[in-house]
Amino acid sequence: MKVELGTRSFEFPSEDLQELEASNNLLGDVEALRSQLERTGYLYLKNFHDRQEVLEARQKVLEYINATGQEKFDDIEEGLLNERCGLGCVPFMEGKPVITHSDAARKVLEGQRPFKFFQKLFGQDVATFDYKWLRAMHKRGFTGAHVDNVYMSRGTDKVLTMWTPFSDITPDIGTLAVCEGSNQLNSFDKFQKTYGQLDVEAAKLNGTGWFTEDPWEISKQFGGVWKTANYEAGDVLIFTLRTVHMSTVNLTSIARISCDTRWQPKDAKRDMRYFDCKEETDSPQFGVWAKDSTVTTTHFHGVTIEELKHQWGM
Ligand SMILES: O=C(O)CCC(=O)C(=O)O
Repeated sequence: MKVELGTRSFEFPSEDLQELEASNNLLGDVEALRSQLERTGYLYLKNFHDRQEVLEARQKVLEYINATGQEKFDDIEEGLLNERCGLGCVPFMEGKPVITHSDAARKVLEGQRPFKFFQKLFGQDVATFDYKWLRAMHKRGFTGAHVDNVYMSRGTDKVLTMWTPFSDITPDIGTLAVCEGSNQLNSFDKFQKTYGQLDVEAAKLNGTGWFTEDPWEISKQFGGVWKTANYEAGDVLIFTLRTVHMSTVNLTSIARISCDTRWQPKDAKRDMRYFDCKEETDSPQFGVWAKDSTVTTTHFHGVTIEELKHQWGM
């Protein structure tokens, strides 16, 4: 299958873009799960959620998108957006409790399964961020390479992200890819001590917070191997705050629906930008830029990632 990872085209699977290794065989051994997470930076778990519940949540999201005006779908069951649908066509759903906290979404995203799993993994009670990064990615949309630490470093460094696709998603529709080992390899030391420590809001970063849209700028400079998967509804990818990740480009007209939820030990310090969402509102209350709704990244007279890379000697 021909896929695009950011600005590069690859065959999947191939040496440049390999398949994620599932860790279901380790589920009975928490120490083995922890060391796999520590070594590779991720845990890929097949059939983690109930497939039917995931598909019901997807249905709810499709209906929500459709209800936000204009004819958006050629085929709503298939999630097929019409050809004219590009950036701005699908509503921004990150941190919008009206849809992220709908019963169908919550059943999956805050159900017993993730709570029990993370309790076992952390070995203590856990909390999940109220703010949820629910998105529908349109044709040609993708996410650039970054670590989550640049957006959420004000609480504990133990936060883990769980990426949940809301349907079967092949890499030509837009899947999450990780750079394996980027969280711990010595060759990433400089990257992690510079970009990895950045707080994009405090730095007034002018831009997305992504390090690059080119996966090779990471792997050729610092090492690691890019991996992704043919995900099925129910699967999840869990990764650390320091794991470099990005998404493949959506080459189709199918809306790629997925959600990132974040998990941490309950008593550990919290990044309060992402807790205490107001249930009754449909406007984003929290998130990196939510304190002043008039501020967009382009209004900052701040620094760009290119300027920072120059300062870091990259
Ligand atoms: O789903 C995506 O495209 C990217 C998710 C992600 O990288 C994130 O929220 O940190």
